[in-house]
Amino acid sequence: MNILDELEWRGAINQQTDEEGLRKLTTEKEIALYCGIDPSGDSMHVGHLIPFMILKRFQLAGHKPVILIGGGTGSIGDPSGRNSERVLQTMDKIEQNAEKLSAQMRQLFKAGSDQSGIKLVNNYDWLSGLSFLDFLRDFGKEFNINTMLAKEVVSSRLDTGISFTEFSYQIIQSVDFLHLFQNEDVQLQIGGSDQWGNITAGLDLIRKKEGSESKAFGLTIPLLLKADGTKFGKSADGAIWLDPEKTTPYEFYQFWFNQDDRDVVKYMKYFTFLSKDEVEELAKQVETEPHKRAAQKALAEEMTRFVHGQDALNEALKITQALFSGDIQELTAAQIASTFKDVPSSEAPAGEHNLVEFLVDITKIEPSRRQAREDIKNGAIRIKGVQVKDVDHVVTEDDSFEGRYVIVRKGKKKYFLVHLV
Ligand code: 485
Repeated sequence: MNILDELEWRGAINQQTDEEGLRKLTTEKEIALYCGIDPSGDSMHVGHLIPFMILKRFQLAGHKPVILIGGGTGSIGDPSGRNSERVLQTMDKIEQNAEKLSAQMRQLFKAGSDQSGIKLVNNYDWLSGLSFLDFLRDFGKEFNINTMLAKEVVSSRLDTGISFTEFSYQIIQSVDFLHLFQNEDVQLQIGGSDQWGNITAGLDLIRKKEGSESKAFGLTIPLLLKADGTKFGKSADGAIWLDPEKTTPYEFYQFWFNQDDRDVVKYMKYFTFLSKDEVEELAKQVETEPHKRAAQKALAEEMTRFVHGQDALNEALKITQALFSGDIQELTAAQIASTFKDVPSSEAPAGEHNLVEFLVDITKIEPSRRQAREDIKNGAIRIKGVQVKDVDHVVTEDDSFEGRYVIVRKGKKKYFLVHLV
């Protein structure tokens, strides 16, 4: 199967500059292709992953992917898909972010500068040395202002205004494509649908500089929309990051596990390396036994393993299982801290506490001593996952996780964390 057939089956193609030409080229030979990302933040989020998973698919089909980190373009800021001017970031910050993104890419794709994995480049290396006069003489001269103005990115900003800096962005991304075409034999650029204007600008530049018969192509990937109309990749508290410090592997796992039945098959196609047969089998199970959530489980496992590795996946599964069964005793203090970081919490001095006072005064999980005693007697209160029915119970270090945290549960679901200090 040609790689383009696979991408089509996965629903991953939005626009192509020359479908027939690219199909012919990718059937005849192994090509080099690239996708760029600007270091405007210090981590990718799940939305960024899609084009890079597609690079990986090209690699699995024998082609040669290049990941471009935009240390140069990031210092300008892409106006695509935005309706207001960006605030410039300091060069130091951009360099730090570029370092972090590169590390993330290397880990995900085993990318290095050698040819074994995916190749990683930074456009700061060739853009930073370009003088203003050379830029205008060698490249600016090839760009027609009317064509630039007609691009959606620019035309949509003419009312509110766009600086010369952001207006010029499409030229520097085009310089990248030309540079990679000349130096790395890159013949294809891919990106999200908002990158269409930049990609086609680059193709125009290549044709002007290298001749109208130059074999270079562009392909964009559709924007992901959820069945309920909300934006993909956002949880209630913001983006789902790949950095485990920002989104723990457990939260990451839960994000995928909680996807809607209406979205899960689409996401398996888009994101995972599961085969067509495997996806179709799981799709059948979504139809016949949706309550088992087999597809969500497969999606969550594939993605957590791909991004965080097998050990982190095991840990996420362990926490998931512990919370599901209520058996949290075996979790470590560190796991408790990350799992329960969003439940209501308070601090209490280490030492012994009468349970009733603990529930009323420290956690405020009970409104009164009378209510606290009643709930304890009824078996509604659990400490460290264990039901406590004795109203005279004293909370000691034994009830805590490594002397640091006490987890109280009231009823089926209501958790409370006490940090012992
Ligand atoms: O030569 C290039 C230099 C920079 C870029 C691409 C090629 C980055 C690009 N201009 C950009 O802004 N990309 C976005 C980013 O960096 O966050 C997003 C796109 C999205 C998808 C993703 O990068 O908005 O559609 O392509 C990987």
